[in-house]
Amino acid sequence: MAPHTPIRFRRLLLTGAAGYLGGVLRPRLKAYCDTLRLSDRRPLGPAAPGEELVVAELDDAAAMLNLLAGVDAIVHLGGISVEAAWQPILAANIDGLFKLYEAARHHGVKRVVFASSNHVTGFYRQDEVITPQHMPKPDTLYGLSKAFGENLAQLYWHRHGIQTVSIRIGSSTAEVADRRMLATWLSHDDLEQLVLRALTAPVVGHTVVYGLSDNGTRWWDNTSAAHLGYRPQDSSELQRARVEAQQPVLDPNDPHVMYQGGRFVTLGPFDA
Ligand code: NAI
Ligand code: 15L
Repeated sequence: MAPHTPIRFRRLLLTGAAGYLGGVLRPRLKAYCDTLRLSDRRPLGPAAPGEELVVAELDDAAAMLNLLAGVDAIVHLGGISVEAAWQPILAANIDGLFKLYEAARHHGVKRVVFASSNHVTGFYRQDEVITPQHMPKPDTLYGLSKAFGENLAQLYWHRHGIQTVSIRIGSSTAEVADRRMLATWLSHDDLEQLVLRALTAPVVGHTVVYGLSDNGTRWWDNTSAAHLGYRPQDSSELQRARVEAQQPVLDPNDPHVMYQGGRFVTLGPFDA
């Protein structure tokens, strides 16, 4: 975002703050609020000026009520972020999300940015272009739990007026690591911009958007979410030559290459 952007919250909450993207957004979000409350089940390190640290489990209703007191808006990254067994997914991504929204309702918090995932639609093919209006085709229990999260957000918009932007993040990393990420890459700067737009766009109701940079290879069409004003500044194209030199040409009949979800389409606890 431009440094002069006049965005200021009194207190923002960032969940999943001890995680990978939490570490990316922690210093960046501080610029837009007086107080940044950080939460995770894991230790959060020392508090910097203007930070509040809360160690909490997402599925602990009392802890969530305590966590959301005095908060203006939430950036919710917390939860299981890859395929896993059902119980931890159930606790964090389903029961935990319900407890978070119930606490938001209790405290009158009206804006949530929800870190959803491209794995909600991982079983679309890589030769298809889809929009957020296409029906979910989850590739994992994890993707299924994110589809639930989006539906929960939709319910809390209609029933309780809590506005959410569900960002189906592609692959947000410092650099493009493989050929699939030529389509899925979301740079950290573009992630910051998208989260800020999601926090501050005047009316979002429940908006679903894909989180990707201005990549040359496109599987996801975000036109319907133009009202967010998101204008990605980075593109995976600048890294294409390096990636294609590093990674051999792939077999188009390999399910990991055929489907948008990549290697997630064969992950799972199903054979345990
Ligand atoms: P991460 O796994 O590094 O961070 C998630 C954090 O949530 C961890 O620090 C973990 O301790 C915390 N957490 C897990 N279960 C919890 C519970 N029951 N109670 C409290 N805290 C709990 O994941 P990462 O990569 O930082 O992703 C952040 C969010 O963005 C996740 O929700 C993930 O699903 C989503 N996402 C990330 C993508 C990426 O490219 N990194 C792509 C798509 C979605
Ligand atoms: C995700 O949902 C994961 O959280 C992240 O670790 C990546 O694997 C990403 O999707 C991806 O599809 O690359």
